[in-house]
Amino acid sequence: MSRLVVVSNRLADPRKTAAGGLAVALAEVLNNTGGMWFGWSGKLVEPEQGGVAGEGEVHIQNAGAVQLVTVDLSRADHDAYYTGYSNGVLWPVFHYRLDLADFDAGYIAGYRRVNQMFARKLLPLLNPDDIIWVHDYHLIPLAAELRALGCTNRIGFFLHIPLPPPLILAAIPGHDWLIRALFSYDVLGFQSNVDLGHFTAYAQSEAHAQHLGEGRWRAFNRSVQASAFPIGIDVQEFEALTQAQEGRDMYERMKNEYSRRKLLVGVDRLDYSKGLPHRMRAFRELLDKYPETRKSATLIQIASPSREDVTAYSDILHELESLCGSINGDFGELDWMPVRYMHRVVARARLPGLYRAARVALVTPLRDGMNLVAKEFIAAQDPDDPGVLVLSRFAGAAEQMREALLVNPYDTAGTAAAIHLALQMPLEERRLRHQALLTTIRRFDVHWWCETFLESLASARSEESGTSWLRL
Ligand code: GDG
Repeated sequence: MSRLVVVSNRLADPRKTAAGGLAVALAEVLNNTGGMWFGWSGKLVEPEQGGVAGEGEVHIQNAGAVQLVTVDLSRADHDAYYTGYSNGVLWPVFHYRLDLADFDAGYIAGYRRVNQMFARKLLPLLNPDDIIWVHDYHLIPLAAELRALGCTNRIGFFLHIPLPPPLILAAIPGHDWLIRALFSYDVLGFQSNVDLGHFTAYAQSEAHAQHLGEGRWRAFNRSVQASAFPIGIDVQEFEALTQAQEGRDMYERMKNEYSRRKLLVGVDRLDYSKGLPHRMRAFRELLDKYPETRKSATLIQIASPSREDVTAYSDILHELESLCGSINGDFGELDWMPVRYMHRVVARARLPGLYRAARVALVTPLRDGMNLVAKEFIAAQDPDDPGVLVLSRFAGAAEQMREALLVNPYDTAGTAAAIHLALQMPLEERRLRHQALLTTIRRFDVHWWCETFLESLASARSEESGTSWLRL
């Protein structure tokens, strides 16, 4: 069995359960193959500490059978590659937010420089038959940079966030460079068929790619296999967490605290893609339009801090705080506050208890690659008395989770009506919907995702030797 090398911007220590499903699933395969996980160490080196653009110290440590290899970033590299290009250009555009993208700051040079550095540091550590799996938008050009240094290993890429339609992508100066870079991979994985469709539409219209059949595309003298691999969660691990002491304690506490009310829950990174202000406006509309929900419904919204050095994130924080404050100010009573909002990270072991105590989960992003909270909520429910998932049609998860109450988060009245329906849904219907959703998330769990991607990569036809590798 070939060794697996995973490359992602950040690593999680696979020995810690707090790392979550993705890390657990990757750790399993990495362990089985004695693999390596490569990425940024999280350490920033300031100029006065000797930080130089395009350079970074490499650290190697062992976590059981897995080697963790990390590289430090200089301040200049971090600001251009991570904050600037990845999160200031690619993240907003890929989530259809051209208005929030900063195209003019010239971050692309730093993005490329860090990808070149990662390629330079990784190459000497590779064995000829290693299989390399690169994750996410920070590292789109990594395969091309590795190829430029002579790497002929199989390399796959999975995009965790959405891919927008060609006309939106085309707003990025250098979009053709980015998509050309994707053709240096052997396999491309997207979250949904919608994203896959956007890739193939771009490949045909802008890159004049030729379809070789069964998802294989040829352009730039390379061919690539492109498919949808919707990511899942580790359902078993999450169920175990639900039954563990901390999960049960949290459930009991929530049930007691809210025994006279129906609990709604939202758990999100505080990110403009998650549609939190829209959600608050819909909740306000619910209280306004359906007075019986006053005093009987409480929304707990966890918005965990994220990328706070990007301006758009502090704007969303202020907007959300003001919306929550005005709902509580206008509707709150001495013995009832409609919204409990927390801008804090909640321990992972407590999330299942919170989900299980909730009658309704609000997962209403404006755009989302998949959204794992939707799946975690379903996994945590009591099948005999389950809660209802209100899910945005713009989350990748909506393609699989058709039995949720699907909403358009831009439609405030429609979303409020769906939340109202969810709060009143009879037990029998809740059970049926939950059963169907549970079957789906069990079948397409994170292990399925890992295995099917890696099978596809293992069986991808490699290019004949002597192919001139794509130069960026
Ligand atoms: C990207 C894509 C795609 C959230 N708050 C807390 C907390 N969380 C955990 C949740 C869940 C995870 O973070 C968030 O999952 P999402 O799916 O919403 O992911 P993103 O961070 O946006 O990540 C997304 C995902 O990649 C995987 O491919 O689904 O579309 O954007 O697991 O539970 N966990 C803890 N405390 C919190 O306060 N412990």
